[in-house]
Amino acid sequence: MLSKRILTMQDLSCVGQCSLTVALPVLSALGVEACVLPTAILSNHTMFKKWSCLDMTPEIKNIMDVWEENDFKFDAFYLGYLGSASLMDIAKQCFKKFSADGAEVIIDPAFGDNGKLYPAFDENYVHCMKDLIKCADIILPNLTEACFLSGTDYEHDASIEFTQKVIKKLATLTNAVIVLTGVECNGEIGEIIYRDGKFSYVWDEKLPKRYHGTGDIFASAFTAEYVKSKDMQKACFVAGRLVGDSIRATSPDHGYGVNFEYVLNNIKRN
Ligand code: PXL
Repeated sequence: MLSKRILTMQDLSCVGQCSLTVALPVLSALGVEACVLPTAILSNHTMFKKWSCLDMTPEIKNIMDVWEENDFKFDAFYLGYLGSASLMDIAKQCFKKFSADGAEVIIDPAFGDNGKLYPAFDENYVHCMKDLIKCADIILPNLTEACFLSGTDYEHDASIEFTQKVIKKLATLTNAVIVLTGVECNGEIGEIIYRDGKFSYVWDEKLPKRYHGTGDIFASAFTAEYVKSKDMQKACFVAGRLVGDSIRATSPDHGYGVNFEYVLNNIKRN
């Protein structure tokens, strides 16, 4: 049986579970073939007080040349934290050169949370991301990223009406389906999906704490489940459950990420 071949483009943080150290195990455990384009190599994620970062752009050019000669094609592209804005042009070239028939582009903008940009990013990164999401079939922003992309002031404890307004503004920038993640409402947490002008919702139990790296677990699991089933509601449900179960398996919060390994180890395969 052939599994779907996904190319994921994001950084490799050597310490602190996020980006590739999450994407690889989650994609594999959920039954898709994971290929990687590491966009940057960091000593650790940028929520620790210090980090180093090597931009992989020069080597990525070499990698892409060889891939072209080998005629590689991918069934889907999944992008997360890239590291620098110049990598977005490279991503666009990848979509052009390496798409198998019907390949979809799934982008987690992965540049901010809690109303703020991550430390390595600035307005130019947001500006370039606005352009990149035009190439996407599905985007997975949180409310912070949706606000930056749509030019809306972020609101803490935002209402569903405010969140829907932001989504509609964002939809003027891209034809992609918008899956807004980490939405909190009536003691639950979930996603708002905006597709063909209509909203739908996936809710699950909200846990008392938020942990670093959970956005990457969600995006990875969503991507794997979506490319297999093409069922977006199911993909949200499976991804949300993996995040919730990983948080339940983690205590206390130590900044290194959540214990998704425990959950993957016990996952029921379909
Ligand atoms: O989880 C998103 C992420 C990915 N990669 C790096 C990060 C972060 C969030 O802080 O710093 C390097």
